[in-house]
Formats: sequence, C-alpha cells, structure tokens
Amino acid sequence: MSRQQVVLATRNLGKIEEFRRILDEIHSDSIDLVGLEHFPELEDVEETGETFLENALLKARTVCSETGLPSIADDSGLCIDALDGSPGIFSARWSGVHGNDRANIEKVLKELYSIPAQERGAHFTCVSAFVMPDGSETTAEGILQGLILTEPMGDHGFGYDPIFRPLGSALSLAQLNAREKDSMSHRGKSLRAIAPRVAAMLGTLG
Ligand code: ITT
Repeated sequence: MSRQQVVLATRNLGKIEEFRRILDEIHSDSIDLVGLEHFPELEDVEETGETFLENALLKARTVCSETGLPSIADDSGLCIDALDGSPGIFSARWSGVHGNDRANIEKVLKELYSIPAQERGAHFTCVSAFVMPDGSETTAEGILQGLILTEPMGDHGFGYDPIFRPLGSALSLAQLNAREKDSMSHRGKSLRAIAPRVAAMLGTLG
C-alpha cells in the first residue's frame, strides 16, 4: 500500500519532533508526514480561537484548505491553578514574545514566587485536530496533571518542560527521556487517541 501524505501543520520544532516520534511509531508504514517547510508560501495561521479546540481546528482546517492535503495540528498549553488556568491558550506568547521558552518560564516562576508547593498544581492540555480535504474532521484531547517547580530542572523537551513535574514523577518533564515523556504526555495521549481515526479516515487500516 502506498503511504498517504499528511501535512504536519505546526512550526514549533519541539512539537514537530514529538508528532513525528509518536505518529511514526503507530503509522510509519502508512503515513508520510510532510512538514510545513514544503509550503514556504503559507503564512502563519492567526490563532483567533478562544479554546484549544477552536485553535487546533483553525490550524488544521486552514492548512488543509491551502495545501489540498489531509492535515494534522495541535493547540496545546500549560494551565496553572493558582493563575486561574493561565497561560492556557496564550502559553506560546506568555512573556510577550512568541516561542521564547526561557522568558515564558521566567514569567511563570515570577508569578508563582510566593505560592507554596501544595498550591502549585497545573496541567498541560493538548487538543489535536485532523482535517480531510472532503471536510471530514476529528479531534482528541490529552491532559497531563502535575505541578510547577520553583526552578528549571533538566534540558530535554521544549517549552515549559523544565518547570513541570508530572504527578507521580520525581523528575521534571525535561529530565525524562523522549520515550518516557511520550508515554505520559498530553500530546502522547491526544495523538494515540486520534491515530486510529486518522487511519480509518485515510482508508489505511488493514
Ligand atoms: P504552532 O501553533 O505552530 O503549532 P505554537 O508553539 O504557537 O506552534 P501553541 O499555540 O499550541 O503552538 O502553543 C503551545 C505552547 O504551549 C508551546 O509554545 C509551549 O510554550 C507550551 N507547550 C505545549 N506543549 C508543551 C510541552 O509538551 N512541553 C512544554 N511546553 C509545552
């Protein structure tokens, strides 16, 4: 069976690595994940939605309609209890500069400076969305519960990984190896949930 092209609708290098790792493990024989670098003319999709779901669908729908190919995207972020769920959908640009992981972490640590350990609960959310040129679409959510550390630990992963310790783990997400992060992460859960539906919609099952 020939491999079906699916556009990976993100420009975040950390996400791209995780998408490829997780989806290739499930679908490497049937799906050819094509990066946005193959479509240099495409402009960044403006994330105007008010929820992770709206933004994930916005990104996948836009890239699908502009490339004519099935597309998969995610919208994800860190929701901190003591900040009433912020930064949430604004996680990538929390410090004011889109994608500046170090500045984003510093801002969170500053905001939680006086918050004691037992009140530093947080979770990551990831909503992935898959859209076909015929308009059919499907979405899946994954959540990872944990808490915010008082200083960055570890240098794997991306984004807020160095200051997030998953519940039940003695280490931060950035101290775990790729396989360990994928096995518990919000993105791992979301992509493993959507993967069988992607295969069914592409007709690559069996
Ligand atoms: P695309 O829209 O191109 O996919 P983006 O980085 O703008 O890239 P989002 O709007 O979904 O994507 O923002 C996600 C942000 O949430 C990301 O930049 C990180 O700051 C944070 N984040 C999401 N998943 C994470 C993870 O697994 N580990 C650490 N931080 C994460």
